[in-house]
Amino acid sequence: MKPNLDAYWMPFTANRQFKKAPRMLVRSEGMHYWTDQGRQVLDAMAGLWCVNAGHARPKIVRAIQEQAAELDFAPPFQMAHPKAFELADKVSQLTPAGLNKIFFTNSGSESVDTALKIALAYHRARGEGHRTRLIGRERGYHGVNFGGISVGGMVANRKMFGAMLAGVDHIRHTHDPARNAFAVGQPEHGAEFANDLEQLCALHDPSTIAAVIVEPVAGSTGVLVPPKGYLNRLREICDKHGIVLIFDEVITGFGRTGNAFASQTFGVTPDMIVMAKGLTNGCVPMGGVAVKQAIHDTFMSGPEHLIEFFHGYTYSSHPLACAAGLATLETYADEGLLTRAQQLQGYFGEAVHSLRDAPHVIDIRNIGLVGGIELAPIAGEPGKRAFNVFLDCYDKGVMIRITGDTVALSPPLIIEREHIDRIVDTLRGAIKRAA
Ligand code: PXG
Repeated sequence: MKPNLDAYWMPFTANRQFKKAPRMLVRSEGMHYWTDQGRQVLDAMAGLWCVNAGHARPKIVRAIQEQAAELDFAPPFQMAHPKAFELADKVSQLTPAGLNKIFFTNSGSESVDTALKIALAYHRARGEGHRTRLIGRERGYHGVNFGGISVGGMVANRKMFGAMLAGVDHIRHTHDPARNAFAVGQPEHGAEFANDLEQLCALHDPSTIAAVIVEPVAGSTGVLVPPKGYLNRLREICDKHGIVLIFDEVITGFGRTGNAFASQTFGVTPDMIVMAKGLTNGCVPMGGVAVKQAIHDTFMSGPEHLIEFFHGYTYSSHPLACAAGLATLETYADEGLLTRAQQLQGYFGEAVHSLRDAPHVIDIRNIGLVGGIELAPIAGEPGKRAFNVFLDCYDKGVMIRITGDTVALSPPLIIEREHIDRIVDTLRGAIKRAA
């Protein structure tokens, strides 16, 4: 039976276009989706940057089924269940040394706002309550809650929503096609963009700044890979001025760049890591924040019977999410998925960069198993060319993602070479037809 499409207001979707020609997925397994028309579609996006182990993985499916029957819900405030501790322990073994306290949420957006609140409360708890400013970056995406859009830098996600948080400032993004177009991996030029943070310190005085948040690789805004030395420079400036550095690894976490976290790939350790998506392979909503021991410990003073941090969600560490998370991390470990991108990134990178000669391709960016192919916009119709490419690829059985006029690829980490070939060949055809 066909559902009535009327009532559902779809998120981040061209609702009217969709409802005229719905793209409905009804089943998934491994690298593929199946549509309601029975067509097989190759998933070049890991769902939405989250299904890193591929679809319907048996261990994860079983864990969720069994958990639902055994313990459906346990209140997370003043009560707990064992899997919450087990999962936090397992996650803390994957995060960089020192980031060993894990706070659970239900999404990337909640994790971002949680990290910002931890930063503010941490400074206040140690007598630096004057540090109230939060610094984000142009073209940053940190989810859609008020904290996240305040520090975020995607104009369309901000402009409708008023003044947002007060006292937020932004550094410039690092996208510099004039110097870095078609860079393979990390671009050579642009470490100096990090010096914007020094400028903001000079403008506001560093003693007013609580935290800086950036995505190590900006995903939603079109795959912006950090220039060599850029993240190290940010780290240095934060250290110099006592500013908390937060990496938003919602997309880069769990193997996307060839290590559990991009912090490890780039050799720069922040004070907090924001995660979600791949934490449960996208199967049950869950997010988290990994926090440096010293930040956490600052909260652990005062009478022991009192709550130390007034924050949390009804569904923080939900049993189904914890079960899914544990089975996901086991699947990653069993199959070596968190480092698999290291073996495949050469082949994947070459394949993606082979699109360089396709019409209207103006830049290609890649790192690990992420690729961004930027197309020249159709005059007066920004986003249209990429949207046409997206529809064409879907029609030919490949699901990609677009943002503006950039095509993003972020396939499940179980991908094989023949899938990469198929994705790139399909994309080449679609780009030609969209010319
Ligand atoms: N931070 C980052 C870096 C993200 O990529 C979020 C936070 C928010 O996560 P939740 O779970 O609240 O959605 C994200 C989410 C896209 C796209 O097409 C990416 C996201 C969401 C929707 C679309 O690039 N990432």
